[in-house]
Amino acid sequence: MKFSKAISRTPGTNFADGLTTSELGTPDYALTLKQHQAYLAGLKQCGLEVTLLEADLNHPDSTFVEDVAVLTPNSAILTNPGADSRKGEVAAMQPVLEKFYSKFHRITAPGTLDGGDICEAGSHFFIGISERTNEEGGRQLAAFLAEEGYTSSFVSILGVSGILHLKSGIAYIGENTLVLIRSLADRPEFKGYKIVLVDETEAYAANCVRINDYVIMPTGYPKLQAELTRLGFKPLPLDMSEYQKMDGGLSCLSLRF
Ligand code: CIR
Repeated sequence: MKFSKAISRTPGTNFADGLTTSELGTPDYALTLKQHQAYLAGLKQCGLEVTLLEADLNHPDSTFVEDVAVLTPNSAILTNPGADSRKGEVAAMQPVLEKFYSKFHRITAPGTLDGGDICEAGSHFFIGISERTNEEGGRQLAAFLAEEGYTSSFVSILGVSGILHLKSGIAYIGENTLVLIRSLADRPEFKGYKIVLVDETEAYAANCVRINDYVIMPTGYPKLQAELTRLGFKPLPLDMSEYQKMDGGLSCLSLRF
């Protein structure tokens, strides 16, 4: 939960050509950019030094940088994204990560894995098995994490409606606390954690991120914001409306390390 740096990528003018299942309409590019700038300001407020990458017009979803790597303090694990249109995003991220990491692992076919499916909870990682991350990809990641001294377990979200990735429905915010949507709340995997249950009307807000003293979360979810405050966390709301239209959450707009 202690981070000093982040990597983010400016959304391209063809952002609206990316993958989406949501029926919230087409994102407005000017507003998308404005929200991205506010997001970067939020990361800086949390104390992060941000490396901002140029838009990559070959990959309309490439602003969702979280999906192409899983980072631990000692190593960077490059993923093999589950969507064909996103596989090329990894090569563009590798040289950026080489400035910060010397040890690399790589998820390879037939394994697929999106960073959005990976939830770090202290020394344990939950690995979501989804339409994007398959068991082979999960097993490869689990082996790399074990080498780095971390435990991990699988959480299947196949058949859970309304979430693209595991982290669309769960966040670990420190203090042994998980933020969870209702449909994941009863899973035995999460026994032993303190649970902050997200109201069904606020499910999108489950994708929040603890960064140093703050929990960044999307704007417009007053119940979760009030509950986090009541529990002693410091929520920092950021407007994500245009990213939500492309199935994106706030965690996916950066890699933090
Ligand atoms: C996609 O479908 O891949 C993008 N439109 C959204 C990815 C969101 N990433 C994330 O939640 N980690």
